Amino acid sequence: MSSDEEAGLGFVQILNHEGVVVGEPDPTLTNDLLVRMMQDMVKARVFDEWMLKIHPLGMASRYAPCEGQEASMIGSVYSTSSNDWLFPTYREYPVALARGVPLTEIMHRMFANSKDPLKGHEITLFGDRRYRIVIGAGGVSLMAPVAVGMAMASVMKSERDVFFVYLGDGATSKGDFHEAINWAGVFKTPVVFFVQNNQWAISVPFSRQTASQTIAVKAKAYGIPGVRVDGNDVMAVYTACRKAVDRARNRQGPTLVEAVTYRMGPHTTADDPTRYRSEEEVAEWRRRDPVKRIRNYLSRNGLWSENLEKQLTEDFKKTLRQATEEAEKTPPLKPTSIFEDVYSSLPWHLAEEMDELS
Ligand SMILES: Cc1ncc(C[n+]2csc(CCOP(=O)(O)OP(=O)(O)O)c2C)c(N)n1
Ligand SMILES: [Mg+2]
Repeated sequence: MSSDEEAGLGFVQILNHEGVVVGEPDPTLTNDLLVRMMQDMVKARVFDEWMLKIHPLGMASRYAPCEGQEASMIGSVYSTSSNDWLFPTYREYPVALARGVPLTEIMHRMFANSKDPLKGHEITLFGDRRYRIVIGAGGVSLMAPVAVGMAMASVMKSERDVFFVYLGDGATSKGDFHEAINWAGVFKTPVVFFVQNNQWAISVPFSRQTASQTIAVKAKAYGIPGVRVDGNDVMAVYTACRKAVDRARNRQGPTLVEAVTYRMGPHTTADDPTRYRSEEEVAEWRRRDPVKRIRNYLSRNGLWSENLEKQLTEDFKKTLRQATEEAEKTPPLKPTSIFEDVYSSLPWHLAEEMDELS
């Protein structure tokens, strides 16, 4: 590692834009694993297109697209083991899919119907204890201190789980991020802070987010390693996260990983990015497409083909359509469910409101 890389000022790449290996991939990165990651990246993109298509039809509530961030999302989740706890934001549906959450469960959630286990609460987020995915709170970075607390509890219980927190560039400006990372550094808690720097926090560009040169460099102030990787390079993301996860599991403490990437689509289905960023900027990042890069590498090595991708896409679209139809025909939540699962016993003024609504 160069001194810049060590200081969190580098830009670690393993697969360059032409799909040529220029760095040292983690030894566990086999061809088989790469192909599985590619499959999940393609699925992420198809899922994204599907959600953006059905949303205007009134079929699903608000959706936060992931196009452009597939390598960051899939590379990171593959670095964890199924026992590790994930703390995704509203954007990481591909992470849940890669963890094995069935599409039907995700669609019930998107439709907020009567089979949505979270009963319409925090609608853009997903969580389920069975998959060790902790549902977030609407406020960005709020889950970082929660993850540190859970990590401390798990150390006290002599468990070996790792707590993997997803954050955006914007979330690093919140106090919770700094409190969490400071505490994690002091107590060497098994946490990975994974920041996808997708250049924008809604309409706020990275240049207005911080005066720091990078996000990874902030790690130095907390006495922990910080590494900045090409977030559109699935090999680099996996390799850096794998190292961070191993460090955490071996009780060597937390790591801050910054994945430099780009949100190709709108912030959410309620946003119009043409109002704050240029077409040239978007076109520039389109050239760095993370899916195209790994596709090139795999195809050149005889591990992937156009036909394979076409078949995968068609099959996955079929599953998507079935899951959507199932969610659509499931009855809606009853209106009074809004009063459930917030208080253990309903305060009198809410009880009155519920009676009135009933
Ligand atoms: C504490 C807090 N402030 C403001 C918001 C409104 N908000 C929702 S998403 C978002 C942008 C977050 O940007 P970033 O952390 O970069 O994540 P990205 O959406 O780019 O993935 C903001 C400001 C919020 N949810 N929470
Ligand atoms: Mg962002």
